[in-house]
Amino acid sequence: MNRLTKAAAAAPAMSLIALMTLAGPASAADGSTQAQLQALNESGASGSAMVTVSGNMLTVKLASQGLLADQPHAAHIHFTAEARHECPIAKDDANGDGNINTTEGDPAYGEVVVSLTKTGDTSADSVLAINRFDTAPGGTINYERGSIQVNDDVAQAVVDGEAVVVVHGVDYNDSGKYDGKTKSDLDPKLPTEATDPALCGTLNISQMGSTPTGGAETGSGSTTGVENEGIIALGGVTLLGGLALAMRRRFVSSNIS
Ligand SMILES: [Cu+2]
Repeated sequence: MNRLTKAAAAAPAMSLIALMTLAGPASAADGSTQAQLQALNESGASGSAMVTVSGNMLTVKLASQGLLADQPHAAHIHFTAEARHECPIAKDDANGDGNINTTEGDPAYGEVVVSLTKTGDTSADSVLAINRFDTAPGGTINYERGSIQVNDDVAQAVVDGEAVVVVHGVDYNDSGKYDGKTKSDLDPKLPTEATDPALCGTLNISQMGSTPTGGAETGSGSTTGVENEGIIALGGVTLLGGLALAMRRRFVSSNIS
């Protein structure tokens, strides 16, 4: 009798431990990050991005404006452990031509780990899958895609604020298309305009991540707009740098709401 009682009491405890062990690795890479996208190569563009991580799945939202209209804009998440986890600066212009091409940005943002295509493959294999990237009608991108599968390292890098969002495609000569003599460092069949980075932002730890979004997921125009403004505003705070400042803002905004 006594033995049976002991066994019955022990069973739930055992399964709880088993569950916690199973859940451990997945929850280690859960979180939400966002980036204020800054113009590179004087593209005149701006924007914001938000990446939510759930285990090995990413959901990416990207909004931008001021890009060369109606031309494909390759967009990626970049990460390499050895990179600086930031956007390139003037001294990254290795060949001194005044522009940062994609390769020159590698020491800052690392290599392509996710291709933000609209359909199909999202791996680095699709780095220049021009037909599957957003073409920025009117210069604007409103991109959202879920269930983007990544490996453990990439999921962790995003959660840790070490991944960088880059949108490519710059119209240096204002011709309204990708042209010019200089060839792309990624593909000599393309002009460098087609692949040079136009927007860049490091994905920082999100202030909105754990906040229930409520109606924001219903897809209505008004709530989407409000959410984007929130991302932009919070991205600005992140840009100012202080995690402490960001945390303070989170405290204030959660009090308001
Ligand atoms: Cu890229």
